Amino acid sequence: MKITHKLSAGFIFCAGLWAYSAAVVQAAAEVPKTAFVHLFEWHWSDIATECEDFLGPKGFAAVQISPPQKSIDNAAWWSRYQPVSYQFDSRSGNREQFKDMVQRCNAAGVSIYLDAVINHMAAWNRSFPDVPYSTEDFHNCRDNIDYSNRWQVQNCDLVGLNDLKTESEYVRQKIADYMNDAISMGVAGFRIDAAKHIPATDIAAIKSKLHTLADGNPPYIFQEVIGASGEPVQPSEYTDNGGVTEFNFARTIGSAFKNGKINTLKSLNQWSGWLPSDKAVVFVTNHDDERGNAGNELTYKDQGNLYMLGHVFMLAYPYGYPKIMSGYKFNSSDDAPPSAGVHSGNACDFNGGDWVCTHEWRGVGNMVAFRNYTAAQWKVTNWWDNGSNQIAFGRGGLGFVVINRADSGTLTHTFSTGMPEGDYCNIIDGDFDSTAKTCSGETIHVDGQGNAQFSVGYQGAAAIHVGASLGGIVIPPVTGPEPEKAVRSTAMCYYDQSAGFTTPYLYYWKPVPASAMSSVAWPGVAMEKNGDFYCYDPAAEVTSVNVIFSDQGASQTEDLSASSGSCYLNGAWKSLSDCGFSLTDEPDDPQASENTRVCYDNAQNFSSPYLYFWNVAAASAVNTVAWPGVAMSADGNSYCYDFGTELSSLNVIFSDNGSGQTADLSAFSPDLCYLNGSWQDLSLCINQ
Ligand code: ARE
Repeated sequence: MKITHKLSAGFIFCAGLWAYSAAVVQAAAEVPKTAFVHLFEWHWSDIATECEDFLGPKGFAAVQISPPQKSIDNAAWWSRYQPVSYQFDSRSGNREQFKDMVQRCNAAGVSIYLDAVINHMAAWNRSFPDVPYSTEDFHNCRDNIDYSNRWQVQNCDLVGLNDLKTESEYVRQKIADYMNDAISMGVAGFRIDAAKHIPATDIAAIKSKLHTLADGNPPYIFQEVIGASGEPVQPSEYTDNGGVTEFNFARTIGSAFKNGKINTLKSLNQWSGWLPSDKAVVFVTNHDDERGNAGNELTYKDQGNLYMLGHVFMLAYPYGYPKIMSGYKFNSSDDAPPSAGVHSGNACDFNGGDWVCTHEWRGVGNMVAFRNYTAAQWKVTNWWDNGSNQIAFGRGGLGFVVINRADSGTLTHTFSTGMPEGDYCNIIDGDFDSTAKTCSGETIHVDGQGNAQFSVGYQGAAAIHVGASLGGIVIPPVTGPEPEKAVRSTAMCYYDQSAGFTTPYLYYWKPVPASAMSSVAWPGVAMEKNGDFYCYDPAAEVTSVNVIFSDQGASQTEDLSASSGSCYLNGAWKSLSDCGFSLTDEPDDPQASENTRVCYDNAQNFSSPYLYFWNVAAASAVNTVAWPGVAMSADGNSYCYDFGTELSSLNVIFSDNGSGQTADLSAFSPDLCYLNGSWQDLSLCINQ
């Protein structure tokens, strides 16, 4: 199961994970892949070897490669960002070597993401006969870009680079041909370089021309859009196309690790103004920033162990799709890469070579498995901090991490980890051998109450997870979202762990048949909680309808196509039974057929109780009413109104013939009795 396509579909792990057992945990194929590496300026043949020897076994999802097309002839790394043709011919290797790399990495379970430089061509005259592009394929503005001017950002030359006319059909097709050529060789995803300088609609048009991958999924796309407050072009404009870089993450954790207190990072996945987790590509630094644009970002040049700790935090924390920067050592920002690769004459820094190899640092490489094995619990649990630079947190019983960023002193503490009892490998200190179930470093014992003592030196970390447990302990099954009660075959249900909506609403339009669902205003109808899910039952067969799920109008999904009797689970449509629902045959159920009334205990002692209603889902159509609606009749101790048709759900307001009204209320059958301020089973009102 590769992460690539799940991300583009909206979420990052497979439902198959929901019910894994101890035995299945051994099979890496069942665990999602949730992090990737940028092997900056690496040779294709070195990347192929790295996929086979390291990235595949460690559970990396993908490699971002340097731009593979022919570019200007210049030793500096940035020459790769000046294309002169779309031929696969660069100092990383030729077309045959490229193809071989993609095949070998795919065979090792590692996808290739191509860095697509499609905003511009090289900064020379406007003739690129090999594509071919000529003057009319470029914009005419050669001014320096004023970033406060949208038009300039998207129409003028970025640092003098010839800006392609991406609104032109011809240019779009040439770009798509290049990307499709890569897809035909097995490439699974693309970084869109300088995406801020291409209107999001142009990227969408290019994307629509792309072929699907061999497995039938669309390629994954993430777009480089550097968020800057006050600028007119913002990252959020690009989320409909796929992933987008979230620079706030690198800046925020960098400044907390360098100058602040890392306990402030506790809830950063809930900070407003950031991209939603399933769209955000996050990193500790990138190839531009480590060369000087970094501001507060952590880089390999930082003293001590902070760069490593930044990666431990990123890989443990449930936000975004992490990318690990792995380049080469440099003195000046223009320095060319080493001519020989890690596996072809040179070596990693820790082996005396010139390549940094961040991804191979034990605490970084092993944390990829931590992220993969904890993906099913996409939340921070068991948080602890000392009010300053020592933090610890769990991932819903699947993993636990301790970070001591203090500059002196060992952190020795017994933590409540929430993890099952057993002995675990501290994967920052040692490697776990999954066959022998042994650890080459420290082991941590979690007792029957889930407590474990850790001793972590300053600027150090420790981490344990269920994928690296010794002695064959039983790992509790990870339970997925569970329904609480059966639904009718017409229901539509929703659950998305990463979206984290507190009040899910369903907005819909264009139902077929049109009579099946009455029209609603944004954000639509409140969904009824059903265990971990939220459901809405139109009480009629709907063969197709457009829907948007939202957090009561706040964050929302994209436009989706649905039908009744379906379930939207972590970004993918399933059947109700695949989401674990059992179905009721309510239309034939004599008990259910009585659910035609809405009743009210009249706790407010209205002299003339009225019922106003809207968004009614019922077996047959219900006419709309004008405020204050219809008078209710006394029925035992309650007041009721009988709709004469079986109700599924509706919004109501009770009032005293228009005054003293209740709040907007949402009722779901059979809880149609408003008693003591909450909705109860209808029988409770009727039988009083
Ligand atoms: C090189 C020379 C230039 C010369 C040019 C043309 O360095 O002096 O004028 O060639 O001859 C990389 C290098 C550039 C290099 C270029 C082409 O970084 O120095 O130029 O390759 O060889 C903006 C963009 C963002 C972009 C950054 C660098 O919005 O997309 O600038 N990042 C990507 C890549 C880069 C790459 C390119 C784009 C070009 O990651 O590696 O450039 O393909 C504010 C704004 C940001 C802005 C930032 C910096 O923060 O909000 O949007 O980023 O300032 O200007």
